[in-house]
Amino acid sequence: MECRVLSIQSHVVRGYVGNKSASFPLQVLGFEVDSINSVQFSNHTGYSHWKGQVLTADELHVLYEGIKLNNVHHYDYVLTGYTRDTSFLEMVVDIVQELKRANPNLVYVCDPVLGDHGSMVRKLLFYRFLMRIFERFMCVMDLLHAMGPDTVVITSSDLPSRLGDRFLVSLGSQRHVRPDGSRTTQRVRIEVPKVDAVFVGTGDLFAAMLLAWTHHYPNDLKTACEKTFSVMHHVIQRTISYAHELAGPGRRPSPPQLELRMVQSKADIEDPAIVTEATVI
Ligand code: PLP
Ligand code: PXL
Repeated sequence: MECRVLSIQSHVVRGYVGNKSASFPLQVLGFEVDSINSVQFSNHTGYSHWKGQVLTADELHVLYEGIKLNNVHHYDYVLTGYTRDTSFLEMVVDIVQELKRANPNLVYVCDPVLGDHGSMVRKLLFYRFLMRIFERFMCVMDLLHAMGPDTVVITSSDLPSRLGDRFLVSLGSQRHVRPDGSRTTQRVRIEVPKVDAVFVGTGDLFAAMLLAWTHHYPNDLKTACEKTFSVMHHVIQRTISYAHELAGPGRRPSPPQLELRMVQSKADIEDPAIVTEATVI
């Protein structure tokens, strides 16, 4: 059955962040992707220069109205990423709510972009604060479930890895309702090798892959996480090898040299060899 995603994210002319990072891998995996470009920039903001245009909340509304007038506003997923502007985000909320009324099974995949240094800093401090109080990520995931989402993934925690300090620990939690109405929660833990470089667009790719693999394995967060993290591993390894090749020995690759090797990773996206096993906890 056809599965349609509305992806509201950045577009960049050069490189892979936002919709450029999410669309191709989702399409390769068979999803129909309708994209609204929340900005159109020359390149991501980690370069020395960037230029471009920003979509306003009103302009977002106009695009959505067009879709609605044609009665094609039927989506299985909405995916959003980095958003600078509160009024834009409020419009996204209105649209998600309306789409959810049209399809009660719609899933909203939200990347909260906690890595941002600007507008999201308060949110980051909020989560750090919570983690200090509860001292256990399980409680934080329960708290996030209580706010609404059935699936929560913390892509990088500061928990010590059993495999040593070259690994970081990621955690996932998924709530299910049993046929008798009672609830159960599956939790997984996954150890991810650290890579010494700053990638951009990896969070966007991660959210897209989590959408895809939780769609294919709706009751199996372990497999969905293994596939997602394995795609990330292959794309990142291909990217870092190529970046070092371009930069030359002993030199740190630049932002353009570190653009994700997305097209080259097509086969790994379609059928990732599992490189990291998740543990059910
Ligand atoms: N900082 C800025 C300015 C961003 O635009 C983003 C985008 O998501 C991030 C940090 C976080 O990046 P990521 O989600 O790839 O870790
Ligand atoms: O998610 C990364 C991202 C998205 N959109 C724009 C960005 C970045 C990261 O720098 O610059 C415009």
